[in-house]
Order: sequence, then C-alpha cells, then structure tokens
Amino acid sequence: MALNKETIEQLAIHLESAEMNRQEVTKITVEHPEMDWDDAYAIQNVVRAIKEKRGVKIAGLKMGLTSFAKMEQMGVKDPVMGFITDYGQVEDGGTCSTDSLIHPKVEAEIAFVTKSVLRGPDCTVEDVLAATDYVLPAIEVIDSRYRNFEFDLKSVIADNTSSARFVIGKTPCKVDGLDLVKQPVVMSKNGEVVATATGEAVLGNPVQSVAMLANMLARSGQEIPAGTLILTGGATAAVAVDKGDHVVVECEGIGSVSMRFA
Ligand code: OOG
Ligand code: MG
Repeated sequence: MALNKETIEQLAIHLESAEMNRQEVTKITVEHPEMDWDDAYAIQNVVRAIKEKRGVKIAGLKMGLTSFAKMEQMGVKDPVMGFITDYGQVEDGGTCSTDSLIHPKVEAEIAFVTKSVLRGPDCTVEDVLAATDYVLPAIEVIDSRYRNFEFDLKSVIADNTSSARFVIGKTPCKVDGLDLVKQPVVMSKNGEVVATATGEAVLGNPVQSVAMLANMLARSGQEIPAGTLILTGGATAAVAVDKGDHVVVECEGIGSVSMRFA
C-alpha cells in the first residue's frame, strides 16, 4: 500500500460524498499518482463501510470492464469488481430518476444468482455453473463520479466501478441447456436498437466473469456467498441516457428487462 489510512479514508469520503451530492470530481490519481491496487480496493471498501454504517444494504456484486467493447470505450485493459446497493435497485419496468445522477449511461448485462459458495483461487467455469441458481437479464446504470467519465483503473475501482442503479428481470432462468456464449443481448433506447452483442463478448463467456470475480476476491481471502446476485459486466459499450428515455434489454430465451428515466 502506498497511501496511509487517513488518506484512504479521506478519499473514500470524498468519492462517497461526490455520489451523494451529485458532484463530479477529478480522478483521484491526479493528486495521488503513487496509489496502488490495494489502495484502490481499500478506498472502495471504506466507501462500502460508510454506506453500511448509514444503513445501506449490499444487494450484490458486479464485474466491470469485462468486454472488449467496454475496455475500448474506457481505454483500459483489465476487469474490475465492485458492489451494488439496495437503494440502487429499480424494479423491472420501473422509473429511475436522473435528478440524483451526474451523467448516467446504461449497459446490457447478464446477471447470475448463486446457490452455493464460490471460492477461488482456481475457480472454474464448471464450478460457477454448478453453483449457479439462475440467470437474469439486467440493465446496469453506471454514473462515474469523475468528470466526463475520465478515469484510469485505480480511480474507477476506488469509485466503486461507477456503480449507481440496476434493474434485473423478473423471471429466473436455469442455466441448464442455455448456451451463454451464443446468448444474444440486444439493447434498445426509445424503440431503436442501440447495441447488440452475444454472451461471448463478456470474457468469452459471462460464466467466466463470475469465476474471475471469485478468483479476484480470493486474493484478499474473500468468497462469493450463496445467494449472491452478480452483474457480469456490460456486453456492449455503454449508452448515455437522459430524462424521458426508455431502455429495454432483450436476451432471447432468457427474457427482457426495461426501465424508464425521468
Ligand atoms: C466502469 C464500470 C464498467 C461494466 O459493466 O463494464 C461496468 C465504467 O465504465 O464507468 O460496469
Ligand atoms: Mg456494468
């Protein structure tokens, strides 16, 4: 670790307040170029602790920057992990207020719910499939607290990977018989298709994203508990949204999910 405890806490308060006050800020590596990966995740953990102290419940975990489209859009090379919250959940077909967000973008994702614990290192696709209860189509609304979404990997990890809101489908779908590699993912905005992909876009297979999450958590002795909701990462580049927009993500054979912005 390159940063001391006080600096980590101060940066976590800075980023968490930026989210709560809808205040965009400069990426933190500008002032702290020496920060390392452990510092970045330590800041994210303090952000989580601040929220939990306020009564926020953690709704699940997320992987980000797992697709080539997203990595290219954001100019980075490695996936990241973060958490999603109870206040971030919007019901399927529901409305998300943009008044509390800075510059929201939507992502089409496949979500997993586990039925048994997943523990790395060496967690495999087979392990994940055996531990999966069901999958669901999802929309993640990301909202970087950094001006113009300008960040590097360490800054975005500290900012809880731009996590803001999410919607999951209503109907659980078992994975047996599904081909998640060829799974079509189609995102429409106001009735027009704005992005399409197949599951393969997400690390070759969205299942791989869950395995990677377990293996990343294992580095700090953590695991994915049974019953965890996991967003596996946008399959396409993210699309900016504004008041009045209606977004639908359709995953043929799994179902669809939608939300409106107001
Ligand atoms: C970081 C979060 C990316 C995803 O699904 O790739 C993410 C960002 O692009 O702001 O959630
Ligand atoms: Mg995402």
